[in-house]
This record gives sequence, C-alpha cells and structure tokens, in this order.
Amino acid sequence: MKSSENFEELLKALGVNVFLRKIAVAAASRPSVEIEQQGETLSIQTSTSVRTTHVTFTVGQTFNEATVDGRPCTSFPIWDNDRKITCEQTLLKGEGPRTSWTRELNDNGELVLTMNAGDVVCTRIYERE
Ligand code: TDA
Repeated sequence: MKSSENFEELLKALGVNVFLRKIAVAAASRPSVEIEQQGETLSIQTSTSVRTTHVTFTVGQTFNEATVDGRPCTSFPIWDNDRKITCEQTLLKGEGPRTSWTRELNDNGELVLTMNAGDVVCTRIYERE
C-alpha cells in the first residue's frame, strides 16, 4: 500500500470507538492484498496482523461479505467501466450509514480502493509487489 487517506475518519463514521480505531489504523497501515481474476470472477484476500478477509465474487451478482467494521452485508458489484468496479453494500441487520467500495486500476497500473460510509471517502492506493 502506497497511501491511505481518511481510514480513521471512515471508521469513525461507522461508529467504531477510539480504542478499536487506533488498533485498526495500526493494523491497516501494512496490509497485503492478493487478487486473482478469472473473467468476471475476482478473488481478493486482504491480510493484516489483526484480520484477514477473503472474498470471491462475480461482477453482476450479489455476494455476502462484511463492512470494514465487520457487519455482515450483501454486496452488489458492477463494472463502472472496464477498469473500475463499484460495489454497493446492504446491511443484513441493523442500521448504519450507506456503505460501498470501488476498486479501479489507474493509468500507473496501481489499484485504487475507495471505501465509502455516508459522505466519508477513504482512498487507499496499492502498487504491485
Ligand atoms: O482493503 O485496504 C483494505 C482495507 C483493510 C482493512 C483492514 C482492517 C483491519 C482491522 C479492522 C478492525 C476493525 C475494528 C472495528
């Protein structure tokens, strides 16, 4: 990961308390992300010292995942263009700000992840190892 903006603000918008926010910010500062793509199906594993998540989805089909604060949701990924996926999330239960993410390959071959909660946007840029 090359840069991260607004990650703590995102957790705050999701209602995560300051203690957990500090742990999460430290852990999320050194993530390792592995992505495999086969046609419309992507598999994304994100590893940190405190949590590893692995999602597999097909663009255009809903799937189950969790919001960044760990609440189960259904997600609906679509192509915005041939380099960008936008994914809207719907909480399975309870209420909270609207959440979504986007993943896009930019012109430098970097992966730009945005995570959105209400009007807070967290942007994280990854370069290939
Ligand atoms: O894909 O870059 C990404 C996001 C990584 C997020 C890592 C989160 C680590 C720990 C979250 C703990 C949250 C506590 C509420």
